[in-house]
Amino acid sequence: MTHPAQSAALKNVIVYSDEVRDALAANKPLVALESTIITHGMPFPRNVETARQVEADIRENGAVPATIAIMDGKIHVGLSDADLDRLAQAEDVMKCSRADLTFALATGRYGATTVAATMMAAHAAGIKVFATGGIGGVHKGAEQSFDISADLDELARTPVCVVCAGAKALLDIPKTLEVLETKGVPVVAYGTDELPAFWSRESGLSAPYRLDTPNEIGVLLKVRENFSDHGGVLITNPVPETDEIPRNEMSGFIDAAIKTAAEQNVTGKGVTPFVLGNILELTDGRSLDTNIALVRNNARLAARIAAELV
Ligand code: PSU
Ligand code: MN
Repeated sequence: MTHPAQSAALKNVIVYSDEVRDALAANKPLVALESTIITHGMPFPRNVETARQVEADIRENGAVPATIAIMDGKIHVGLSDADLDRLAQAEDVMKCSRADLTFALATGRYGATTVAATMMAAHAAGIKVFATGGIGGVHKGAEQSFDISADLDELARTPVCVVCAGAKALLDIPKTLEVLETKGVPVVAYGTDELPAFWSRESGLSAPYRLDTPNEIGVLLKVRENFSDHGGVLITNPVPETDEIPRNEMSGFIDAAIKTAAEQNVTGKGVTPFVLGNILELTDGRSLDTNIALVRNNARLAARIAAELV
């Protein structure tokens, strides 16, 4: 698990919004939110509209949202509307995963946190539940490229419950599941036997476990918390039926976007944002509507899970 000294050091560079500080002090339910989805996952202005909407969804479901980003050499946990606006429009925002966090802090640059860096910050802040769209994982062709998201290592080491809509279907989902199992991360599907695949409710794979209520998920998290050496838990929540793009429709778009990325020699941290942007064009914006719907759906579930833990 994340070394306690590391969490303490991170805590020293955290700036809390008043709302988040008060919620922590009063032991209210909190849900962490990442910022890479805002800066690298969606175009302006829908990125900032979505960020606000997701915060409202969390409040409506009885929890306090804590959007996390790096600004002015500090980790900000809880952003003001003005901060969100600045971040959503800023150019040159670093996409910060574990490897990038200290660089962004040291240089005072704007940094958007990925799932991995958001988990680190949430844990240091004392927030146990985090809602996002889709986690990073093992990329297709990883046997050549070695492109495996640091999100998976973070899930193995940092005790935060991550609520997502599955691994993004542009990844190699079977390999992603194998790595999660190797690293000891429980993967639970919410209300379904099938592992969801982000834009689609189905992946063709069974989920390792299924739970049907926030209460059952809360029990799992409390039992896991009693073990001293543990990492995260991954809850996969299928996109609502009315918003999904079925798997057979999606696969053509995904293959085309990955092919274009390869042709244009996009590698490393650029792959996920490029492919998401390309799929947005190929689907005439439909993939963005689905992405927004699934993040909101995850935020609502995360708020209800967080309420079980206080
Ligand atoms: N899910 C989305 N949009 C995103 C991401 C996830 O719907 O932009 C981001 C997350 O921050 C995730 C990151 O941690 O993509 C994974 O990037 P990589 O594959 O480079 O590790
Ligand atoms: Mn990568």
